[in-house]
Amino acid sequence: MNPYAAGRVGSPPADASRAAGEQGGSHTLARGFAALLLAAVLLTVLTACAPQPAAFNATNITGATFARDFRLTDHTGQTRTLADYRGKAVLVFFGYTFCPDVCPTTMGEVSAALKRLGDDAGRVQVLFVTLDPERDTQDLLSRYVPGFDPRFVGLRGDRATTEATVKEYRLVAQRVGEGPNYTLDHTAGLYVYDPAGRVRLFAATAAGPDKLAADLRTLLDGG
Ligand SMILES: [Cu+2]
Repeated sequence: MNPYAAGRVGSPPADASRAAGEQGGSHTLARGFAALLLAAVLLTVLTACAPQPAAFNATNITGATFARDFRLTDHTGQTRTLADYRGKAVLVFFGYTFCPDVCPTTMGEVSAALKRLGDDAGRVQVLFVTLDPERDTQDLLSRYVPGFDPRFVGLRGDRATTEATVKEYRLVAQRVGEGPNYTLDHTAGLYVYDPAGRVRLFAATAAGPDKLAADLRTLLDGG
């Protein structure tokens, strides 16, 4: 809310109260009325200033002090941060290409959600960040990620960068099993940013493409 606007709207009743006080007889009554008027005006101002929060299917995390940004390498070898995708809603999913179930299912759902957006899908960037940089090479990501949609981008970092990213995004990623065929127990969910680059939503992967598409539409419409 604009504090200056609130100040302007709030001040006239105070002046009215002083003016009423100078009239003597109905002194207390006038002052009481002025106070009521002031309260009414303030209430109106507050109501008008508080933007109606947009209704989302996903968890609204607007203003979160985590999941703010990343610095990773995309599947073509370019360094990427969130700023590279400014102007688009950005959807970030963390997983690994060897994942037998959740990751491919989620990427399929995201792809389906984008199809529901039609031309507006061009205003959404989907990023797949690997939690398994040892096996998910740049080459592997470049084949796996665009397989779901040619516009999707795969991102990776070295072990230290991956761990820093996991921390910033408050994820869990636990290696399960020995040998080359290990799996990862990992947080399954999507972080969603608005076109201004602010983190806005955390979406459970099981929500389905319709709900995700509706939330992306709300964000693209300025919600
Ligand atoms: Cu997975």
